[in-house]
Amino acid sequence: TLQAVIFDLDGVITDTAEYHYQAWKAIAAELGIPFTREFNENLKGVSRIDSLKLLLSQAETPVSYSDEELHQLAERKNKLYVELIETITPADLLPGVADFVAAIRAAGLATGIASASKNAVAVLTRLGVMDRFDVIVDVTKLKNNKPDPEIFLTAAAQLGADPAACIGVEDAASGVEAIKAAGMFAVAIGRAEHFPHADIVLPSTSQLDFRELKQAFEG
Ligand code: B16
Ligand code: MG
Repeated sequence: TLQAVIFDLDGVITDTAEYHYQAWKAIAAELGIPFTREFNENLKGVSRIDSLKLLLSQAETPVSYSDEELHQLAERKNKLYVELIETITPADLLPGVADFVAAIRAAGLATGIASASKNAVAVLTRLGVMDRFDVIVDVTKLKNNKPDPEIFLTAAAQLGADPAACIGVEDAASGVEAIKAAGMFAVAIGRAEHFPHADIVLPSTSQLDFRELKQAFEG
Protein backbone atom coordinates (compact mmCIF):
# COMPACT_ATOMS: atom_id res chain seq x y z
CA THR A 1 0.00 0.00 0.00
CA LEU A 2 0.95 3.57 -0.65
CA GLN A 3 3.14 5.18 2.03
CA ALA A 4 4.41 8.48 0.65
CA VAL A 5 4.27 11.01 -2.17
CA ILE A 6 7.53 12.72 -3.15
CA PHE A 7 7.44 15.95 -5.16
CA ASP A 8 9.76 17.81 -7.43
CA LEU A 9 9.54 21.54 -6.67
CA ASP A 10 10.17 23.72 -9.73
CA GLY A 11 7.36 23.07 -12.19
CA VAL A 12 5.30 20.92 -9.82
CA ILE A 13 4.71 22.92 -6.63
CA THR A 14 5.33 26.32 -8.23
CA ASP A 15 6.49 27.66 -11.56
CA THR A 16 9.97 29.05 -10.99
CA ALA A 17 11.07 28.25 -14.56
CA GLU A 18 10.30 31.83 -15.58
CA TYR A 19 12.67 33.20 -12.90
CA HIS A 20 15.42 30.76 -13.87
CA TYR A 21 14.84 31.90 -17.46
CA GLN A 22 15.15 35.59 -16.62
CA ALA A 23 18.30 35.08 -14.57
CA TRP A 24 20.01 32.91 -17.21
CA LYS A 25 18.89 35.32 -19.94
CA ALA A 26 20.74 38.17 -18.21
CA ILE A 27 23.95 36.12 -18.00
CA ALA A 28 23.59 34.98 -21.63
CA ALA A 29 23.06 38.57 -22.78
CA GLU A 30 26.28 39.67 -21.06
CA LEU A 31 28.21 36.91 -22.79
CA GLY A 32 26.52 37.55 -26.15
CA ILE A 33 24.99 34.08 -26.24
CA PRO A 34 21.52 33.58 -27.73
CA PHE A 35 19.06 32.25 -25.14
CA THR A 36 15.39 31.54 -25.73
CA ARG A 37 12.45 30.33 -23.66
CA GLU A 38 12.47 27.25 -25.82
CA PHE A 39 16.10 26.48 -24.91
CA ASN A 40 15.26 27.15 -21.25
CA GLU A 41 13.05 24.03 -21.39
CA ASN A 42 16.25 21.94 -21.56
CA LEU A 43 17.33 23.32 -18.18
CA LYS A 44 14.34 22.00 -16.24
CA GLY A 45 15.51 19.74 -13.46
CA VAL A 46 19.15 20.30 -14.46
CA SER A 47 21.61 21.45 -11.78
CA ARG A 48 22.91 25.02 -11.77
CA ILE A 49 26.41 24.22 -13.03
CA ASP A 50 25.17 21.82 -15.72
CA SER A 51 22.62 24.45 -16.82
CA LEU A 52 25.48 26.94 -17.19
CA LYS A 53 27.47 24.48 -19.29
CA LEU A 54 24.47 23.90 -21.55
CA LEU A 55 24.02 27.66 -21.92
CA LEU A 56 27.70 28.16 -22.80
CA SER A 57 27.47 25.39 -25.40
CA GLN A 58 25.08 27.66 -27.34
CA ALA A 59 27.81 30.26 -28.03
CA GLU A 60 28.44 30.84 -31.71
CA THR A 61 32.20 31.02 -31.06
CA PRO A 62 33.02 28.62 -28.24
CA VAL A 63 35.09 30.11 -25.40
CA SER A 64 36.69 28.04 -22.68
CA TYR A 65 36.24 29.10 -19.06
CA SER A 66 38.27 28.16 -16.00
CA ASP A 67 36.49 26.43 -13.13
CA GLU A 68 36.76 29.69 -11.20
CA GLU A 69 35.06 31.63 -14.00
CA LEU A 70 32.32 29.01 -14.28
CA HIS A 71 31.78 29.20 -10.54
CA GLN A 72 31.50 33.00 -10.66
CA LEU A 73 29.02 32.95 -13.52
CA ALA A 74 26.88 30.38 -11.67
CA GLU A 75 27.05 32.51 -8.52
CA ARG A 76 25.94 35.60 -10.40
CA LYS A 77 23.02 33.79 -11.98
CA ASN A 78 22.00 32.60 -8.54
CA LYS A 79 22.11 36.13 -7.08
CA LEU A 80 19.72 37.30 -9.80
CA TYR A 81 17.50 34.26 -9.21
CA VAL A 82 17.43 34.79 -5.43
CA GLU A 83 16.30 38.40 -5.98
CA LEU A 84 13.52 37.27 -8.34
CA ILE A 85 12.15 34.60 -5.99
CA GLU A 86 11.72 37.18 -3.25
CA THR A 87 8.50 38.15 -5.04
CA ILE A 88 6.98 34.66 -4.54
CA THR A 89 3.90 34.49 -2.32
CA PRO A 90 1.45 31.69 -1.34
CA ALA A 91 -0.63 32.75 -4.37
CA ASP A 92 2.14 31.24 -6.54
CA LEU A 93 1.36 27.65 -5.57
CA LEU A 94 0.35 25.89 -8.79
CA PRO A 95 -3.39 25.10 -9.09
CA GLY A 96 -4.60 22.04 -7.21
CA VAL A 97 -1.35 21.54 -5.29
CA ALA A 98 -2.57 22.74 -1.88
CA ASP A 99 -5.65 20.46 -1.96
CA PHE A 100 -3.66 17.50 -3.29
CA VAL A 101 -1.06 17.75 -0.52
CA ALA A 102 -3.79 18.24 2.09
CA ALA A 103 -5.57 15.06 0.90
CA ILE A 104 -2.33 13.04 1.09
CA ARG A 105 -1.69 14.22 4.63
CA ALA A 106 -5.31 13.68 5.68
CA ALA A 107 -4.92 10.05 4.55
CA GLY A 108 -1.98 9.73 6.96
CA LEU A 109 0.68 9.44 4.26
CA ALA A 110 4.07 11.14 4.27
CA THR A 111 5.16 13.92 1.90
CA GLY A 112 8.63 14.84 0.69
CA ILE A 113 10.44 17.24 -1.64
CA ALA A 114 13.13 15.99 -4.05
CA SER A 115 14.30 19.15 -5.79
CA ALA A 116 17.59 19.74 -7.59
CA SER A 117 17.43 23.35 -6.37
CA LYS A 118 19.67 24.67 -3.61
CA ASN A 119 16.99 27.34 -3.16
CA ALA A 120 14.21 24.85 -2.38
CA VAL A 121 13.82 25.86 1.27
CA ALA A 122 13.68 29.58 0.36
CA VAL A 123 11.00 28.92 -2.27
CA LEU A 124 8.92 26.66 0.03
CA THR A 125 9.18 29.25 2.81
CA ARG A 126 7.95 32.03 0.50
CA LEU A 127 5.07 29.78 -0.59
CA GLY A 128 4.19 29.24 3.08
CA VAL A 129 4.22 25.44 2.80
CA MET A 130 7.33 24.34 4.72
CA ASP A 131 5.17 22.55 7.32
CA ARG A 132 3.32 20.47 4.69
CA PHE A 133 6.40 18.39 3.83
CA ASP A 134 7.90 15.85 6.21
CA VAL A 135 11.26 15.83 4.42
CA ILE A 136 13.09 18.22 2.09
CA VAL A 137 16.14 16.46 0.69
CA ASP A 138 19.35 18.48 1.07
CA VAL A 139 20.69 18.34 -2.48
CA THR A 140 24.14 19.55 -1.38
CA LYS A 141 24.66 16.20 0.38
CA LEU A 142 24.02 14.10 -2.75
CA LYS A 143 26.55 12.72 -5.21
CA ASN A 144 24.38 12.28 -8.29
CA ASN A 145 21.97 14.47 -10.23
CA LYS A 146 18.65 13.38 -11.74
CA PRO A 147 18.16 11.08 -13.73
CA ASP A 148 20.10 9.17 -11.06
CA PRO A 149 17.55 7.88 -8.51
CA GLU A 150 19.62 9.03 -5.49
CA ILE A 151 17.46 12.06 -4.62
CA PHE A 152 14.19 10.07 -4.65
CA LEU A 153 15.74 7.13 -2.79
CA THR A 154 17.10 9.53 -0.17
CA ALA A 155 13.66 11.10 0.29
CA ALA A 156 12.07 7.66 0.73
CA ALA A 157 14.75 6.56 3.20
CA GLN A 158 14.37 9.75 5.24
CA LEU A 159 10.59 9.23 5.30
CA GLY A 160 11.06 5.59 6.33
CA ALA A 161 9.12 4.53 3.23
CA ASP A 162 9.70 1.61 0.86
CA PRO A 163 10.45 3.10 -2.61
CA ALA A 164 7.95 0.64 -4.14
CA ALA A 165 5.31 2.23 -1.88
CA CYS A 166 6.00 5.78 -3.11
CA ILE A 167 4.58 7.98 -5.84
CA GLY A 168 6.94 10.57 -7.38
CA VAL A 169 5.63 13.68 -9.14
CA GLU A 170 7.81 15.46 -11.74
CA ASP A 171 7.67 17.90 -14.66
CA ALA A 172 11.06 17.03 -16.23
CA ALA A 173 11.98 13.96 -18.27
CA SER A 174 15.19 13.46 -16.23
CA GLY A 175 13.08 13.57 -13.07
CA VAL A 176 10.64 10.93 -14.33
CA GLU A 177 13.62 8.74 -15.20
CA ALA A 178 14.96 9.21 -11.67
CA ILE A 179 11.59 8.20 -10.17
CA LYS A 180 11.39 5.05 -12.31
CA ALA A 181 15.03 4.16 -11.57
CA ALA A 182 14.13 4.44 -7.86
CA GLY A 183 11.42 1.82 -8.39
CA MET A 184 8.58 4.27 -7.71
CA PHE A 185 5.29 5.03 -9.45
CA ALA A 186 5.81 8.09 -11.67
CA VAL A 187 3.31 10.87 -12.24
CA ALA A 188 4.43 13.38 -14.88
CA ILE A 189 3.00 16.88 -15.36
CA GLY A 190 3.09 17.98 -18.99
CA ARG A 191 2.56 16.55 -22.44
CA ALA A 192 2.28 12.76 -22.80
CA GLU A 193 4.75 12.60 -25.70
CA HIS A 194 7.52 13.97 -23.44
CA PHE A 195 7.11 11.23 -20.85
CA PRO A 196 7.04 7.76 -22.43
CA HIS A 197 8.16 6.14 -19.14
CA ALA A 198 5.71 7.77 -16.75
CA ASP A 199 2.94 5.64 -15.23
CA ILE A 200 0.51 8.56 -15.54
CA VAL A 201 0.80 11.88 -17.36
CA LEU A 202 -1.44 14.81 -16.40
CA PRO A 203 -1.57 17.98 -18.48
CA SER A 204 -1.57 20.22 -15.41
CA THR A 205 -1.30 20.15 -11.62
CA SER A 206 -5.00 21.03 -11.45
CA GLN A 207 -5.66 17.40 -12.46
CA LEU A 208 -3.85 15.98 -9.41
CA ASP A 209 -6.49 13.96 -7.55
CA PHE A 210 -5.36 11.90 -4.57
CA ARG A 211 -8.13 9.28 -4.72
CA GLU A 212 -7.66 8.67 -8.44
CA LEU A 213 -3.89 8.39 -8.15
CA LYS A 214 -4.14 6.06 -5.17
CA GLN A 215 -6.46 3.81 -7.20
CA ALA A 216 -4.12 3.88 -10.20
CA PHE A 217 -1.17 3.08 -7.89
CA GLU A 218 -3.01 0.13 -6.37
CA GLY A 219 -3.88 -1.01 -9.89
P1 B16 B 1 19.30 26.16 -8.14
P2 B16 B 1 13.61 21.04 -9.57
C1 B16 B 1 15.63 22.53 -10.58
O1 B16 B 1 14.62 22.32 -9.64
C2 B16 B 1 15.17 23.46 -11.70
O2 B16 B 1 14.17 22.83 -12.48
C3 B16 B 1 16.35 23.80 -12.58
O3 B16 B 1 15.94 24.67 -13.62
C4 B16 B 1 17.45 24.45 -11.73
O4 B16 B 1 18.59 24.76 -12.52
C5 B16 B 1 17.83 23.49 -10.61
O5 B16 B 1 16.68 23.19 -9.85
C6 B16 B 1 18.91 24.05 -9.71
O6 B16 B 1 18.40 25.18 -9.04
O7 B16 B 1 20.17 26.97 -9.08
O8 B16 B 1 18.27 26.98 -7.41
O9 B16 B 1 20.13 25.29 -7.21
O10 B16 B 1 12.80 21.06 -10.85
O11 B16 B 1 14.48 19.81 -9.41
O12 B16 B 1 12.79 21.37 -8.34
MG1 MG C 1 11.02 20.40 -12.01
